[in-house]
Amino acid sequence: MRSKPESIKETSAVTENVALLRWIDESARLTKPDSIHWCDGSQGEYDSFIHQMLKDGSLVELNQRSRPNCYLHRSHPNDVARTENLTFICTQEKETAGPNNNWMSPPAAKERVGKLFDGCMRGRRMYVIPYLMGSAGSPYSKVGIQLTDSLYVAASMHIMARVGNVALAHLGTSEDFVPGLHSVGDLSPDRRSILHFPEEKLIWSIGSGYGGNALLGKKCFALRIASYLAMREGWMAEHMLVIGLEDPSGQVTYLAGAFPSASGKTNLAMMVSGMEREGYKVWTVGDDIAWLHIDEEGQLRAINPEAGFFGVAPATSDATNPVAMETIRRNTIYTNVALTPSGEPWWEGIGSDPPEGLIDWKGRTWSKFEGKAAHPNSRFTAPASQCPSISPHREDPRGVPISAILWGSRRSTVVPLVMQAFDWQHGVFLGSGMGAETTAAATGVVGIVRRDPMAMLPFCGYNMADYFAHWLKIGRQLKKPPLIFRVNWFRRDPDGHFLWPGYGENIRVLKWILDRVRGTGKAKETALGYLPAPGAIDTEGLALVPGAMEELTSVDKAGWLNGVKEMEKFYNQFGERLPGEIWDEHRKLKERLERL
Ligand code: OXD
Ligand code: MN
Repeated sequence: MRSKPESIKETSAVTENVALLRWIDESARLTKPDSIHWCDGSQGEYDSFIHQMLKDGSLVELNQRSRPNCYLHRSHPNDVARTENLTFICTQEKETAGPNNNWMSPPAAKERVGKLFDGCMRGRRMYVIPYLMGSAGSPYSKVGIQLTDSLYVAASMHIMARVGNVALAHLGTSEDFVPGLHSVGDLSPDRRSILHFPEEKLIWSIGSGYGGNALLGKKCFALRIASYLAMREGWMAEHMLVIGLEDPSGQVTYLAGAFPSASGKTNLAMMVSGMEREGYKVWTVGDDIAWLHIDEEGQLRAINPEAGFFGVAPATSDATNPVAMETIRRNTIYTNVALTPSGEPWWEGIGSDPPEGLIDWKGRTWSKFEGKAAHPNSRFTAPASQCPSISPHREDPRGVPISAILWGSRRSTVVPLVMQAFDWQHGVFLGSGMGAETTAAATGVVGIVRRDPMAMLPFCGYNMADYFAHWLKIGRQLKKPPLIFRVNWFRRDPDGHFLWPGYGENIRVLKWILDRVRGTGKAKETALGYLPAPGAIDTEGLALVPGAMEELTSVDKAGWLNGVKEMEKFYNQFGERLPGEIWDEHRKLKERLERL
């Protein structure tokens, strides 16, 4: 066996994995930290990180009586969301990354960004974070190693992934890990880059401490790198929640749902069912990412690779998501929320008026003339284990069997409350053409409609034409493919009021989906797919405006024909590479609409 590299010898390295030690050595030589700390993932270590951050001012202690172990972090004001324009897929061929990604060649990227990493950790400590995505002992779990100079990132990784020896034990002497080098650099967007090298399973991120840019296990590994690996290896890495829907007989049916960032995945994943008394209950498996595999029987199964929730705070309240409110009552790091004089976190839509003396997310006394007190993309980071609705099967090594897949996004017009695809191919087409209104989770204009296929536009680590082909191929391998549905809780009337109450009442839509899975739900066949037959969704007790259900379950011919044009523009970017099946479905939809 070869010996450990020189610079690692003085650190308390806890592994003999030579490939890992070499890479850390190389990274340390490049970034030149003053010292190296190996994370063991223990509670004592987490507590010491918190203690250090309280001392250096990067955390503020919240009211420890009402919020034990809860802290507030205020980020640099220009580092508050994912920066898609600074995110790159670096593959040998530009075509492998596709028109859906920013691209740099690996040598050019390393040359350009290597200069930024050179010496960037001088005067700082490097934290080595071995982490496991997925539960210990699952054949689907994968190991990442993140190097970072940010304590906030190291502490957040403790919550979001399984950190320390559990990951090193899973890895053993294997070279099968995803290395991720991260530095906050000088936090300037001019020197910020989030680079992915899927062909060598490598991540480089510099210049941001923000979750999606800096907690490398999440978007960088579990979606961008993993989606590429999944395409090569025959599985799927998706931007999906996973829930178990329990019926009155106690049987649980699992659904996976892809919704763009900040479009209600956490609320749906933790939904307190409006039909709980009738025996319908939602169990949370995951709220953001699913890794899906085909088992020996040809059944699609999902694991949640994450260990925590990195949720959007604004609009989370006892009315919209009481389970999240309970989950974030302890052991939670809040980022960029406002602070009340009694040391409580506060945000717009929390369900109480802003108190006198509120401090805004930048740390200044807030006045109502100065805009929002909490940043619209302010977040909470909390362990999944303390979520009251957490599924007892969340850590099952084989994952849970998926019976239905949902596509959902914010669309104030055009898209019905729910519709079912005719079959897998049609469902893949509906996902591939999904339009979504943009949100504050990424920098840029909020509320414009863009194509966000399968909610993966910012996260697909390769050419989306190949990604659609991969989805089609997976369908052909499944014995009984999950049914696919498009849902939209966000339809509004011309005055801007929501037509559907949403939140816990979405259970009524999920119940129709469950009925369809079981072959009992009533539907009408339309140009778009199967829409609920009149009365098939129970609306008793809801204060809907007259005509709302008709509006929510009808086909907007002009709106969809416009959508068809938008899809065509989007698909054209992929040229010959776009699978013929997608064009076939596109043509068939257009013809069905024109016949109306
Ligand atoms: C997230 C996102 O943070 O999608 O989950 O941006
Ligand atoms: Mn997300």
